[in-house]
Amino acid sequence: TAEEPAAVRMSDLGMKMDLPRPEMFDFHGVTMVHYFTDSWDKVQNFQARPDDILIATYPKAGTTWGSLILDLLYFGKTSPERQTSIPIYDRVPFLEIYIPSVKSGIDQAESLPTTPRIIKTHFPVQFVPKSFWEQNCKMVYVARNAKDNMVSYFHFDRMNMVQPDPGDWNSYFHRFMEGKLVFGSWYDHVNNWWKKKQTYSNIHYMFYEDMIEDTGREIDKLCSFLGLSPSAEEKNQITGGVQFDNMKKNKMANYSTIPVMDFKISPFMRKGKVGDWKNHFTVAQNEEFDEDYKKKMKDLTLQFRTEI
Ligand code: PPS
Repeated sequence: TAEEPAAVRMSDLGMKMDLPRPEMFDFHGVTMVHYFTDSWDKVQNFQARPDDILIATYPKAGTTWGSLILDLLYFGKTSPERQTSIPIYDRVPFLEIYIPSVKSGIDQAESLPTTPRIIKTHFPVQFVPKSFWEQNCKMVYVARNAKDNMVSYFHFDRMNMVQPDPGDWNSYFHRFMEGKLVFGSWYDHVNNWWKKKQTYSNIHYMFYEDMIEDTGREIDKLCSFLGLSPSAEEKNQITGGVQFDNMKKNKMANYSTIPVMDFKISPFMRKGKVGDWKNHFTVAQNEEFDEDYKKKMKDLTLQFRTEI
């Protein structure tokens, strides 16, 4: 019998992968695709360590931005070579990803040599493996306003072959409101993580819009949550390095080395703005959206800005 090809890191493939676009299905009440459920048992049994840091987001809310900030805060000074040699998706593995012939997120996380290990997830809060809670791990949640989040996700689904085909904008817009996109409902995601923060104090809840408004201020808040005190010089360097234009140019942060995305359709670092939804939503869609939003977002302590 033919042996399974050895699993390699995405970044080592060095060629485009031709993967079939997956179908969505209901998984424990959440819309998912098999690339993020195939290693479910292993993921659920993952042994977190007390100093692991989980960065959690609904897709396209600022995961990569938050990941790079964390990586720089912990390792920017001690291992500068990381920044120029290891893509961000290998430095901060994606816990639940499982693509045949590629090293799974779980295997990558388990073999991370760093302390702390910084691990990314898009799971809704109820899917997070229990050891993270038992170990009282620090978690950084980044949330982005629904309208820009939807637009960013639409363009991502157009260019990423491990995502289902998004179809046309109007149908995508309705599927977003119905919570029928991969990783489920944006509304449930942001609300349930927000609720969890009330009982689990080791969650730092950040907003993409705040990061755009004042990246330095948000890095300061993050540092006080993490108990870090970088020098002013180090902080300035990090703040500069994670500005959109710099990340877009940075091959180790802009996903240009990943084999499943087609940047000719849309780049990963697309616009990086608050308010791009205005270029996509029609007036009628905006009214329909706002009406529905009020019904779904009952917790008025959770407020998003759709412009700044
Ligand atoms: S993913 O695939 O879920 O991990 O994507 P994620 O990183 O969460 O989100 C990608 C969007 O974040 C934007 N981005 C940034 N915006 C501003 N500043 C910085 N530094 C930055 N880095 C990434 C990226 O451009 C995507 O948003 P859109 O609106 O599509 O441009």
